[in-house]
Amino acid sequence: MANDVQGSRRFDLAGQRVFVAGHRGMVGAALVRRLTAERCEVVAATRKELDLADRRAVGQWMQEVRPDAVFVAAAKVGGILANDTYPADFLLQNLLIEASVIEAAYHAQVDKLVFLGSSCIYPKHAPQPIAESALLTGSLEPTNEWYAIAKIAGIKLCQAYRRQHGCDFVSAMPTNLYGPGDNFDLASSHVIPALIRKFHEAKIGRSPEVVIWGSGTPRREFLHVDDCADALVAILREYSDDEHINVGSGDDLTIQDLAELVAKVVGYEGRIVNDPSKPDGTPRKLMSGDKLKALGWRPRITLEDGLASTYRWFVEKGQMQ
Ligand code: GFB
Repeated sequence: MANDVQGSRRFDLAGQRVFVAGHRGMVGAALVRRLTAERCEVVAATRKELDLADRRAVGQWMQEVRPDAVFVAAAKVGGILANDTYPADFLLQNLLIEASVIEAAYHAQVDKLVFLGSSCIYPKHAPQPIAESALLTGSLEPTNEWYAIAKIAGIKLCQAYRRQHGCDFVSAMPTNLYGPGDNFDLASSHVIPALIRKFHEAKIGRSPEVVIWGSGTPRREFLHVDDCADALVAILREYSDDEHINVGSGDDLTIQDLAELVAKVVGYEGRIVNDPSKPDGTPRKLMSGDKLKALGWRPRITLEDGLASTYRWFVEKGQMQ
């Protein structure tokens, strides 16, 4: 494969060996599901087989397996409280994982790598919708600056390998994701799985109220993880540029409106009460989807449909977590 990294180089997936780092996570699992529709071979390693934070082990594994393409979907992730409570873990684990995988991909001459970050890389008060060019133009949101700094370092590492070594390594920044395989633990989860669990348990226990964190006024953009995986495959194929690319749905809503929608989907009719002792985080983070749209990609799953299917998944499989 030619090594023309700038501009519109296409990566043909047919017959390629694709390594999904983090295949047991929500995004990695969605990528594996999505890639079954392609004529490619998917390779993965469990945590027991390979510690992705171990630079030497990852280097050795990559030399043996020799993938043609890599998705870096492995990360230590969590909701607002987990990020705020474990800053050292979020910074160090993410730095180690991304550095190990990206460096190993370079040494194993991987043709294409897609590194995944998050919309929290942008300044807390970035103009909305947030264009990719807003990166590093202002201060970060303090509850997740540790995770954000690690993800910004990953973007820079991909850019550095492009510049110094001509590698076709790109970065994709998904908005807040949800879907099957999410973490439903109330202390460490993101808002959607937390609300699904809270409203479901309140419905079953006939509780008169459900408490949601913060003021309810922050706005968030959500994307179903299957839409995200579809966009990431489009990016693997079509996108080859220094600058990272946003992956969002294009719509946002307040946490209060989200809570009312989840209550409706779950069938809970009690009161919703706010807990102002918990952090709100960034006031708004709606990303511009112009670059992704230019690739011809559009989301397919509406928030209400996505919440309904995720709730079904939770009732059938997720409650045991
Ligand atoms: O999803 P979430 O934890 O992450 O919270 P962030 C989003 C909003 O929902 C915040 C509110 O304003 C929360 O206060 N919220 C209301 C709740 N009730 C709850 C609840 O029961 N649980 C949770 N978790 N939130 C994360 C970052 O920020 O987003 C990460 O910390 C990452 O680094 C991720 O970028 C995508 O959107 O605030």
